[in-house]
Amino acid sequence: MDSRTQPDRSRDISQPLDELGPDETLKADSDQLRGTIQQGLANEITAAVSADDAKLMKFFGIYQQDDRDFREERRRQKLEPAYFFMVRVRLPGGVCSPSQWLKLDELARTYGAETLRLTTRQTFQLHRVNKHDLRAVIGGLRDVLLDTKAACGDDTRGVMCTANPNLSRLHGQVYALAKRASDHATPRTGAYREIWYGAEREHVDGPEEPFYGRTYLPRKFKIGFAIPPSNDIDLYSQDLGFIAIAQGGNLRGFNVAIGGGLGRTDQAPNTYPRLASVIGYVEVDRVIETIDAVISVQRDYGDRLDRSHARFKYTIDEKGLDWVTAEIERRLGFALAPAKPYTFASNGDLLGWITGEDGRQHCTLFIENGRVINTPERSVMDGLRAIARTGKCTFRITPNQNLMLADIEPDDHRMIEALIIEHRLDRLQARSGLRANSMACVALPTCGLAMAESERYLPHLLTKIEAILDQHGLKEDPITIRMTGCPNGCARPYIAEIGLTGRAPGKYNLYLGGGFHGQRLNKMYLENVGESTILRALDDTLGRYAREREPGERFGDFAIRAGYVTEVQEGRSFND
Ligand code: SRM
Ligand code: SF4
Repeated sequence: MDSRTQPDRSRDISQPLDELGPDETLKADSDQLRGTIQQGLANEITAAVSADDAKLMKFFGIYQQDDRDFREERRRQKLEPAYFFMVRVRLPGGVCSPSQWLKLDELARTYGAETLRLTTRQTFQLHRVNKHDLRAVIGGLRDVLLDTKAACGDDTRGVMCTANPNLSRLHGQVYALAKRASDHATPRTGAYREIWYGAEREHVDGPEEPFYGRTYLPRKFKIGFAIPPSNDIDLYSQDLGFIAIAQGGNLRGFNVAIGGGLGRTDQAPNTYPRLASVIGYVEVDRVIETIDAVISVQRDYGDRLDRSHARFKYTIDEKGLDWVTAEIERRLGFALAPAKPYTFASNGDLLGWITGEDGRQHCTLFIENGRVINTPERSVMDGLRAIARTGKCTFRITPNQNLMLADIEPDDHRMIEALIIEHRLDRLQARSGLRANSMACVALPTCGLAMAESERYLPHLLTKIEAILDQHGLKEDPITIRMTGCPNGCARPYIAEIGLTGRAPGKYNLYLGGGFHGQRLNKMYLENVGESTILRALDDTLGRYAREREPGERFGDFAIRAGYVTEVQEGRSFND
C-alpha cells in the first residue's frame, strides 16, 4: 500500500495503549498477530486455544466455536465445551476453479463434517474442524492457491464482486480489479506462513506491516464492486463500495460509496444499520489508491476505545461525511469527480440457465441458505463434485448464497444438465419467488452470538408462508426475505423487504419496507414476536399487497405506502 498513507502514529501506536480498548493492546503486543498461537495449537490438554489467541486467529479466517446444542449437557457432565473451529476462505468475487472446488470438497469430507457453507460474502466456510486438523486444512487450501488470510479480524475482509455473467467482458474487468483490491489490502505479516505453513521467520527491512501498523484497523472493513443493473452484492452495505460505470460495454470508472454497515447490538440504540453514501467518481486506474486513502482515514480516525462504535459508518457520522470526503481527497491529492448516473434493478440472483454475451452458458443453482450437503432427498455435495470432476465449468458463489456453474461451452451444456438432473440439483429450484430471494445466516448451533435459530428454521417458516402466498396468488412474485439469529445482520436482513432478526429462542423482530434493489433500509414493524404472530402479520400485509398494489409496485414499497412502517430517512435506522 502507498507510503503516503502510512499509519498516523499520533492515533496509532504512540497513543498510550492503556487509554485504548483491550483489543488494541492485544493486537499491539501480538508481534504482528503471532501471539502464542503456535503453543496453543500444540497444547493437547484442551481442544481450544487461549481467548487472546482465539481473537488473533480471526485475522487468519479462523473462529473458535463450540457446539451449542451440546453446551448445556457437557456443562452438566463437567466437560469442556465441544470446541472446534470454523475456517473461512478468502475468495474475492466468489470465483473458484474446478480443482479448487474438488479440494474444498475433499477437505470438508475429511475434516469439516461433510458439509460446505456458501456465505453471504461469496466464500466458503468449513465448520467443525478440530484444532489438530487446522494445519492440514490450511495446507490443503494452499495446494490449490487458496488461503484464509484476513477472512475475519480487524482488517479488510473478503472483497465482493457482482456475479453477472451476462456481461462477460465487463465482469472480467471488474472481477480482476476486485481480486487486485483483495491482494493489495491483505495484511503482509509473515505470521501466517510461519504458523500455518511451518515456514521460518524471515527478516524484513522496515516495518512488517507498513500500512496497518501494529494495531491494524479498529474493526472489520468491507469492500465490494457492483455492476449495475445488478446490486447483488448489496453495495450500500459495504464500508467501501465501487459502482462500475461502463460505456459501450467497456469499463470507464467507478462511483465511490462509503460508510455502509448493518451490524447493530441488541438494546444498544447508539448502534444502527447505515447505507453507504455515494461521494464521487474515480477512473479505473485510481481505484487502488482510493482504497488506500479511504481505509487509512478509518485506520487513523476510527474509534479504538469502543468496539461497538468502531465501524467506519460511525467514524463518518461523528466526523461528518463532508469532512471524511475532504480528508480522503486530501490523501488522494485530487478531488473526486461528481458521481455518474447509474440504475440498480435488483439485489437478487437470476436462477437457471443464461447465455452470456460471448456465447458461453451459465447456470445458477438455488442452494438454500448456502448449505452444501448430501441429504436423503438430494446429493448436493456429490452432484457438485461430479460436475467439478468434468472440469467443464468454473464456480461462482453468488452474494445470495447461491452457486453459479459458469463459463460452460454450448457443447458441454447437455452433459452438465444431465449431472444436474442425475443428482437432483434441479429440484433445488425454489418453490416460490419468496424462497428464491431468501437468505438466512448460520446461527445455531455453531455461531456463538446467535440468540435464535436461522438457517435451520427459515426453510420451515417459508413453507408456511408459501401457503399464505398461494392463497393470495403471490407464489411467483419475487419478494426478498432474510433472517438472522441475532441483530448483527449477517444475512443483510435490514435491506430486505421482509427482515427477521432473532431476539430469543423462537422470537424475532419483524421488519418491513426494505427496497427491492437494496436502496432502502426496512423498519421494525413488530418486536420480539413468535411464529404465529409473524404468520398472521404476513397474511395481513401480503393479502392487502395482492389486492391493493399498483402495477409494478414492490412489496417493500407497498408496506410503506399502506402505512405499515414509515420510510427510513437518511439511510440510517434508529428505531429499535
Ligand atoms: Fe457475520 C460475526 C457469520 C456476513 C455482520 N458473522 C459473525 C460470526 C463470525 C460470529 C462471531 O463473531 O462469533 C458468524 C459466524 C457464524 C458461523 O457459525 O459460521 C458470522 N457473517 C457470517 C456469515 C457466514 C453469514 C452467512 O450465513 O453467510 C457471513 C460470512 C461472510 C464472509 O464470507 O465474510 C457473514 N456478517 C456478515 C454480513 C453481511 C455482509 O458483510 O455482506 C454482516 C453485515 C454487514 C456489516 O458488516 O455491517 C455481518 N457478523 C456481523 C457482525 C456485526 C458487525 C457490526 O458492525 O456490528 C458480527 C459481530 C461482530 O463483528 O462483532 C458478525
Ligand atoms: Fe451469528 Fe448473528 Fe451473524 Fe447470525 S447474524 S451468523 S446469529 S452473528
